Amino acid sequence: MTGPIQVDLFLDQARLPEGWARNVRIAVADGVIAAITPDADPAGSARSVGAAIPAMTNLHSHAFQRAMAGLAEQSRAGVDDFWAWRGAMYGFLQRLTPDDVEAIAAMLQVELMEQGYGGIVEFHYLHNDIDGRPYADRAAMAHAIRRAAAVSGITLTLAPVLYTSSSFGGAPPLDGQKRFLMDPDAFLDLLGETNAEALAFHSLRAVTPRQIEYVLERVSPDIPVHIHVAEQTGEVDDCLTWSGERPVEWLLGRNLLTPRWTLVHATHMTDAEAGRVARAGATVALCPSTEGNLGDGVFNAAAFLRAGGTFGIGSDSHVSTSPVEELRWFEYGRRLQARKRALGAGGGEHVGAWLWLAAAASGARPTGRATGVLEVGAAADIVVLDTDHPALAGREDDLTLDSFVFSGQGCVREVWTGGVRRVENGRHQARDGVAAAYRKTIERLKA
Ligand code: NGQ
Ligand code: ZN
Repeated sequence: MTGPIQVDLFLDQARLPEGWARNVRIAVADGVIAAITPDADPAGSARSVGAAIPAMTNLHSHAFQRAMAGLAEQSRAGVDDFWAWRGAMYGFLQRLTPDDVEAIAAMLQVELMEQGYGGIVEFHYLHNDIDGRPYADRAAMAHAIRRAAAVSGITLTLAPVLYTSSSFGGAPPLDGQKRFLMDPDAFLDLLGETNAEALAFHSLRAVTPRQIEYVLERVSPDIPVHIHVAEQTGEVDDCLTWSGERPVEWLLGRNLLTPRWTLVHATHMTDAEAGRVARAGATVALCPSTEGNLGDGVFNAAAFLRAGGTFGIGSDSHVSTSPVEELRWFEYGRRLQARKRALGAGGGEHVGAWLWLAAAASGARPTGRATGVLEVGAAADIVVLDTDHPALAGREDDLTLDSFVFSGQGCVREVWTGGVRRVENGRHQARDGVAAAYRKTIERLKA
């Protein structure tokens, strides 16, 4: 049963699952699409001018890292790599308080929404106080993230992270990791206290097989599970040394991977691994701008897509806050490798439209919420593109999406989450207050 109609949207054009429709009336009740009527009458509705598409889910975020984007870009030829960046990131986070994290996360979410994201999975591992001890309220940092989402209106999937060790097989944690550590029982309590929509194991480096088993035996069998895996070749090598298997192979070998799992990055997969992950129904969270920034490698898309694999996109370290930038990097990485053009799914589809719609639909699945597609029963999380924008002028239907994805910038006019308009004329309604608080935090961190 849905409640009374909360709002009736009227859209000149909307991308429904079956294709584009005109003069579309969307009735929203309790934040959910209750009815969709093409060729309707606008009378009495909230009219949006432009082309409506499903909002994008940002499938992988460490919000605090937004405030260090750009601070680790001085060349140190031959010396700088992923692990050096990680050291800088550990240094940066040591001073952050829950108020800082709230301010940074709110600013990030506002920026993300202005570019077409409507939801976010926060892979949250910054649990402890500056000295490494738990906060009096163990969930203090998680609450800070939730407060930010209440301000921005982004749909938050909180995925608290279990983190106990520095490398495979339970190696003792490094000093720089002390703010992440929590034992499995405390972690299970945290999941309950924060009403977490998902959970995460940081990586096979950071938890033991026994801990994975222990946690999974004690949570609901439906809760989505996220894990970083096979992002760097160093991680693959260490896993081989530890277990004789590659990280994705190890997960597959324990029969862990099911549709509830999201593998973050999964950069270094053999063709066989990619095929098996696809067939297991796990989702891959690609974070192409971060993977490029950190020099991770290029995802094995050919084998994964050939086997029917599904992916979403995330902005991870937030060097980029734009969903189209993630989609472009993904497609262009493939083109550069293949020396071919317009790859997509290879079935004659419009590649920009395919990228957006596939990532929006599949990227929403690991949140456990119905969204990412404009259909009855899905959350009313909607982006309205500015069809007056020069990049979209004269474009129709899927060509609008192709032009947005490959050549648009600043094309997002409105963003609605749960049937509430949060972005209007390209600007988030909470931007001013959020930006002022963010600047204060940045100044304090610089001092
Ligand atoms: C993270 N980020 O947890 O923020 C990681 C770095 C690690 C990325 N992998 C730390 N992009 O993997 O140990
Ligand atoms: Zn990550």
